[in-house]
Amino acid sequence: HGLTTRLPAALDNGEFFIEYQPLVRLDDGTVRGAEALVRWLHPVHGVLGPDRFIPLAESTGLIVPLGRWVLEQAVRQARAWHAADHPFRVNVNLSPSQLRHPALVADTVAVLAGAGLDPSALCLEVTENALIGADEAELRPLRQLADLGVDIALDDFGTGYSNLSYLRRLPVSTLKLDRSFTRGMQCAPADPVDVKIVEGIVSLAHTLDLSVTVEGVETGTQADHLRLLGCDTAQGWYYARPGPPDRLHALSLADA
Ligand code: G
Ligand code: G
Ligand code: MN
Ligand code: NA
Repeated sequence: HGLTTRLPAALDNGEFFIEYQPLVRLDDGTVRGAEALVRWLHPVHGVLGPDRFIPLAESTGLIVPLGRWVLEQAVRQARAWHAADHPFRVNVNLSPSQLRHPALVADTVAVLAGAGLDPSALCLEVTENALIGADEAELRPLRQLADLGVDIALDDFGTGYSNLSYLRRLPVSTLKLDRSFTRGMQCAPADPVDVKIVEGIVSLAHTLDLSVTVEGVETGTQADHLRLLGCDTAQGWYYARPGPPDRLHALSLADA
């Protein structure tokens, strides 16, 4: 695969960049933070999304240095927001090999300390499927990060096969509800089965003291339904597409 062989050089050549997609509080519409989403500005193919190269980076091991680079950039960006009086939180995706890497905790702590960012301003997103079947030893690094104050979010929640009682054992503080549930909120009235499912998840999450973020919100109708169902935070094209980091300042001023 041509893309695979070029990946290591691309990291050295500075061909990756990050877009940020805002996360908005459903109760008052203010910006809570943003998810860092990596892109590759390929010299021939133009901008490539993560779906085109994250799986390759994962299978070749480049995901570890690439992921560390993303973390470093995102944490520095959060520090810059804070310095400009915007206390946004930044979300960074962790792939399965990063989760298993022995230096995850030390690297993350070093990156936070290097930027002078409080751990509570960082949220690490791990997919439900990456944690299914993980035993206590495999969860220890995440638990250590959670104990340091880093927020851990379960990404694409509802698409995996984890049983719900398993949630109690995970060091997570946020569920990121998969886009597929948001789709059922498009009509008025909303899809009654999806409403029941979201109600159930929100009630379970809040019982376990977890916050609920919904993904893929594209319309005001969806946002209204999800707010009434008690979801805490939303992300999606209705608020903003992924974009440059400075745009968050303007969005948050527009709220005020
Ligand atoms: O950017 P886009 O909206 O196309 O995101 C597609 C997928 O790529 C998402 O599921 C997201 O979790 C993943 N992704 C984006 N950036 C990163 C990253 O820095 N690391 C990892 N592991 N996955 C990412
Ligand atoms: O980590 P995750 O897989 O959730 O990454 C978010 C992905 O969802 C990215 O590919 C992003 O571009 C995409 N996305 C973000 N907001 C929306 C939206 O409102 N609608 C759709 N269809 N996709 C979205
Ligand atoms: Mn994510
Ligand atoms: Na996701």
